[in-house]
This record gives sequence, C-alpha cells and structure tokens, in this order.
Amino acid sequence: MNGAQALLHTLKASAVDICFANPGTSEMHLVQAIGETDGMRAVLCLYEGVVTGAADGYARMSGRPAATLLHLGSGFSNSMANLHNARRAGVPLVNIVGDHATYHLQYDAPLTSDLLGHVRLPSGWVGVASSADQLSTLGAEAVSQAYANGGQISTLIAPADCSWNPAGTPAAALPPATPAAPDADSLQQVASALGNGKRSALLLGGRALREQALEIAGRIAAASGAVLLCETFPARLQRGAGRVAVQRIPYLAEQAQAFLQGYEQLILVDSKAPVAFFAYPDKASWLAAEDCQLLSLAEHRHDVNAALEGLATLLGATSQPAQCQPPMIPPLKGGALNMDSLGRSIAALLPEQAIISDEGVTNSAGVYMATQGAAPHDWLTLTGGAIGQGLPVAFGAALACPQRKVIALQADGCAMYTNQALWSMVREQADVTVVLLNNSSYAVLNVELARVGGSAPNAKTLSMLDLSNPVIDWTSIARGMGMQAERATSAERFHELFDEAMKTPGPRLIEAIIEPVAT
Ligand SMILES: Cc1ncc(C[n+]2csc(CCOP(=O)(O)OP(=O)(O)O)c2C)c(N)n1
Ligand SMILES: [Mg+2]
Repeated sequence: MNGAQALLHTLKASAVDICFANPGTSEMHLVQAIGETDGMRAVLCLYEGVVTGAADGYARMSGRPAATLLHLGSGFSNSMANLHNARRAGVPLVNIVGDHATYHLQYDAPLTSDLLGHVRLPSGWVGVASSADQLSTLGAEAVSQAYANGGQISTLIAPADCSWNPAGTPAAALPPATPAAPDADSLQQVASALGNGKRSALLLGGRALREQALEIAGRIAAASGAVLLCETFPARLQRGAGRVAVQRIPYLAEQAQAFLQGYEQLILVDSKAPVAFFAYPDKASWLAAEDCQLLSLAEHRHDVNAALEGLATLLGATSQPAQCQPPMIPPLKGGALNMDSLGRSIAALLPEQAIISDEGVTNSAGVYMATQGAAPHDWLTLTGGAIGQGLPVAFGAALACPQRKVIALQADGCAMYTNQALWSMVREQADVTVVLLNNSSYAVLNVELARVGGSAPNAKTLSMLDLSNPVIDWTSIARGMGMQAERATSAERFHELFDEAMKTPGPRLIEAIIEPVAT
C-alpha cells in the first residue's frame, strides 16, 4: 500500500465517500487510489471553483464533509472564491491538495508557489504531510477537524512522494470534533434580558435556521414576545408552509437600518452583528439602532439547538411556536417574464422538500417572497458574496440529496464564473433545474453605481456593467455541454417549461429572458 492508498482508506473509514476533483500530475497517485477505492465517488469538475462550491453545497445538505482534490497552488487559488463562501457558510470540508515531491521543491519548477500561504487563507486547519505514513494520519485529523468550530475547512497538503512511497497500516478514523456546550451564563443573561420589557429580536443564522432550531425559536418567541430575524445571507434556511417563519434582514444598508430601528435588544444565535455589506459615502456601516444592546446566545462553534433548548427551558417556553407559516401560494401572473411572474410559477409548482440555490441577485427577492408559504423547502444563499457559487452549490446539494429536486435560481453574470458546473450536472445526471435569469446585465452593479454617488456615469463606465454586446446565448451554452435547454420570454412559457421540469427528473436549463430591474 502506498501513501495515497492509505489516505483513501482512512478517508473512507472517516465517512468521507465523495471527492470532487480537478487533478494534475502531482495528484496522479491519488487519482489512482480514488479509482481503486470502492465506495468513494469520484466527481470530475472542470474548474476548481466548481470543485469547492460543490463540496460546500454537499456539506450544507448532508452535514458531512466532501473531499476535494486540487492541483498545487494554482489549482487551489482558482478554488478560493468558493472556499471563501464555504468558510462563511461554516461547513465542514476537506481539501486534499497535491504538491511537488518534497525533494523537488528546492528546484523551483514552474508550478512551485507559496502553497502554504495560499491554503492558510480560508482554512481552519492545515496539515502538511512529510511522509507516506503521515498522509493518512493527517487525513484522519483533517476530517475530524473539519467538524471543529461548528464546521470549517481542513486542508491537507499531499506532496507527490508521500503519495507514491510505501505506507504501513492506514490511520484509523478519529471521532469528529464536537460542538461546544452552550455557555450557561449567556443563557441566563439572555433569559433575563428577554424579561426586561425591551423590544427584542433573536437574530438567527447558521444552524439556527434549520427546522428543529426554528421550532424552538418559535416557542421562545411565543413565550417572550421576541421577534425572529434571519441573517441576510443564510447558508441554509428551512422555510415554507408549516415551518416557523423568520424575517430576513434586507441587503440594502439603509433598508436594513430602518428595519432594525425598533429593536432595543438583539440576541445573536449563530449569527454576527448586522453590518452593511459595503461602506457607502454618508451611509451607516453598523446597522443596529444606536442604543441597541447586543447579546450572544450561541456562536457557530456551539451546540446551537442545545443553547436554544436551554433558553426555552429557562423561559418555560413549552407552548406552540409563534410565527408558524400558513400555506400560501400567490396567484399566477401572465404576460411579462420578471421576478414577480417567475416567483409565482415557482411557488405554485415547487415540489415538497425542494432545494433552492439562490444566486439570483436582483431577481432573488421576488421569488423569495412568492415562495414564503410554498411547500417546505431549503433556501441556500451566497454566504460570502463571492459570485460564482450558485451552480456549484446546486450541483453539490443534488448529489447530497438525490431524492430531492434542486432549483438553481441563477443570475447570468454570476453563472459565467462557474458555468462548467453544467457539464458536471449532466455527467452525474444531477436532478437540477437551472433557472437562468438572463438580463444581459450586471444589473446590481448599475444599482450600486448609483448608490455610491460620484459623477454621472458615461457610456464607457456603463459598458463595464453591460453584458448585451454580445448577448450570451445560455440555451446554446447548456446544450453545448449536453444539457437539455429551452428559452422562455413570457410568463406562460416559463410556467409550462418549469412545470415539465418539476415533473421530470434530470438536469435541464430554462433560460428566462428578463429585463434588468432596478432594486
Ligand atoms: C468574485 C466576485 N467578483 C466580482 C464581484 C462583483 N459583483 C457583484 S454582483 C456582480 C454581477 C452580478 O450580475 P448578475 O449575476 O448578472 O446579476 P444581476 O445583477 O444582473 O441580477 C459582480 C460582478 C463579486 N461579488 N464577487
Ligand atoms: Mg444579470
């Protein structure tokens, strides 16, 4: 057995059974070992941003880390935007990054770079193997550490000679790192704060947005009168009819500030204090009211459900949850295809337990609102603002949940960053319906341009935010990668195509031609 085979053995023993890969020469022994390891699914992705975005989507839905296989510093750095999003999502993920053989590094061959420098940026844990035996020992640690702090990125650097040299017995799996117990003092503090008569909200994020946590939060709301808020970009929000509903903080800073004005106390539950996504001249960065007190019930590293349950016990919150969402499907709208008509169709046709990967940018809000009372579903958003996440996350989510329909609500500009995901969806026959929102524009940047102030934009400036010259033909792009694709220019045609997509398993794309909207 060589080091690579030992590592794969250990990964499998550690319940890592899927590897999203884009390998090169330094990973060839790992590729061979993956090939030889029964029960390890190998998923080729044609760009590293797809690799890590898919691993993120997989982890959001399964709660387990996928492995990635990446090619030295260049491959790793290609994957970084989606690793950034995955870090913000707080998911477990295990990167295996090949490197030159230990003795080869001294020669500074062309692909040599500051690999350690690269991998440290998004990783919560880093291991560098120096022998074949160490590769599997570190592999076990990498998986265990991926579960630490509520979910983080582990990166294992695998020099080629550590992969090909003989290894002894593979390392045994280590128990996954466990979440920290809730802090008793914080629970007491929050319990008494909720009794002081001030206008309070629980700001829920991370795992506090899963169904079970929401049910407890709903009971706390019923007992205390606190309002339930949701962070602006949740990794995975379980919503829809019958679930405890939350009010999501708006994206635009001034709207968010107005939204938060009335709250004298914000209780953070696996979330961060609300701040503006960007600074703007003369606009606030800190969004809570000036005199608002912030308290923390639990951080991402904590057992969030236990913290909520502990608080519920202190408050005697045993009655029915407040803010339970009744079923509600808004009527269809014909004619123009826009986020309103599109959202109504999606709400009406959404199957039970669908997963929506939302990178719809200016066209998200309408669909989000329309689906509030639709069949129960999971809503995954762009956690770190680094675009090009939507398609890969949808793909990874589909592989994690093969029985569930996945919908990628996908803006055109963002889609161009990682459009290679379409090819992998076809190859793996992932049950993803891509709703490609083609407005031939970086519409949101036109909005941002107006918001940052400054001089009136000229034609050259506006051309940097315009995708209409040439217009991108998404139906052809998808077909070119073997994906069934159709184009809709009216609400009626979209409804027809989406209806068919919901009834038929398998990957497909619906190109929705829409006008750019001003938000
Ligand atoms: C990695 C990365 N590069 C660039 C940006 C800046 N950016 C934010 S939104 C956007 C364009 C979005 O356009 P599109 O996906 O077409 O959505 P629309 O605004 O048209 O709805 C860009 C380039 C970013 N957020 N992340
Ligand atoms: Mg666009």
